[in-house]
Amino acid sequence: MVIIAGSRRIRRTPFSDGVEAFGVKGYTVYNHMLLPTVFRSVEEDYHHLKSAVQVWDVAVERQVEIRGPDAARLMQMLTPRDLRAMQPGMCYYVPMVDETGGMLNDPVAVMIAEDRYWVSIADSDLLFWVKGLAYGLRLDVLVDEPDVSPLAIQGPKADELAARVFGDKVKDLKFFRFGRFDFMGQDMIVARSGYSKQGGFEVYVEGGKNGMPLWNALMEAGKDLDVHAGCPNVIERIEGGLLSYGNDMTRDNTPHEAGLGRFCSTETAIGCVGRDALLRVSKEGPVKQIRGLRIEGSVPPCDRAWPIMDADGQYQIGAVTSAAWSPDFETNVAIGMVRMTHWDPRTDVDVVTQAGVFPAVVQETFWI
Ligand code: THG
Repeated sequence: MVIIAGSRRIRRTPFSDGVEAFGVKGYTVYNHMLLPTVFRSVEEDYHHLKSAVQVWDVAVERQVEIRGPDAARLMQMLTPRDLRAMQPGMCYYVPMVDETGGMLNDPVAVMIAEDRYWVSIADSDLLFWVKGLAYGLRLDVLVDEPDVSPLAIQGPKADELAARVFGDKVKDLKFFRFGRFDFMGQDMIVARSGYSKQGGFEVYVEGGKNGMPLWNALMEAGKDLDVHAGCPNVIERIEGGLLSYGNDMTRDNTPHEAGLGRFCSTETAIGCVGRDALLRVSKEGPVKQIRGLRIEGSVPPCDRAWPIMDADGQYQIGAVTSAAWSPDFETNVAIGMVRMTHWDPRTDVDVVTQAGVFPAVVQETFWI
């Protein structure tokens, strides 16, 4: 891969100076912003994430703020997940769909107050869709991208590190709940969440100027915990079955195809724009769905969708969209969309990459 030329369109984050001081070796672009992909090597980063603690610049998880009397109504229009039980202090993982039931994003929704939400988005310009709905339907809401930048603390020692900076009370947070914690006289929203299966927190840093002071405090407080700068790790997230919007699913997929049916209650999600379309597919069930796959051999980087062929090489029955060598499971772990004729566990298939064809097996579950 060649180097990404910097420009104003590819936004830096409040933590970019810290990331660069730590020797970031690779970036991708996500929501028009820099997202680190590797510090030492993807494998070294992986082992460290699973044994210590890392601080991640995930400012690319931009917030779409929805504020005003119609905020709750607009939120329910966006998702087939039933939001009626959501309360301030809660976070929900919410598939968001268009009028055809196609996925537009898979954000974490953060309920700040009865009339105020942050939608912490994956990589698509959801702001325009939300603004369009609000304007077109003359809803009484303000929709904008606030100056909020998430910083994640992930890994088995995340509780210890977070407690040193925010106090012991932060350890009492339950999964997908948030609270307000003081940092140097500043109230910060801290949630127990994050894009890894190792556990940890996300701090929603309000005001770019507050970014580096928090980054530096975490690095200082975590010295004896061997804290590193880190980033979402492709190996660990595939092992955990954490999906990547734009890679593993797109607007061409329903949440059910993406295996996110458990986050949908389409029947009771009254007002959801895609409800009629999804009611039909949720009754019949999808004909293809996300699966974990084990691929044998020395596969190249997964920078494109790899066709999955049936074992005779006759028909395409799906596509692999994420893959990486897993040192812990000693196999290539992968995520792909597989047709129902071949989605049963232990089905043998072939994966066609840019470097040749590799045998693969459909998995019962993901790895962690
Ligand atoms: N945190 C925040 N914003 C985000 C992400 C995040 N925006 C972009 C991206 N990640 C959105 N995608 C996901 C995908 C998975 C999860 C969160 C966001 C996730 N899933 C858990 C799982 O599948 O095991 C738990 C979901 C649940 O049980 O509710 O955490 O990471 N702020």
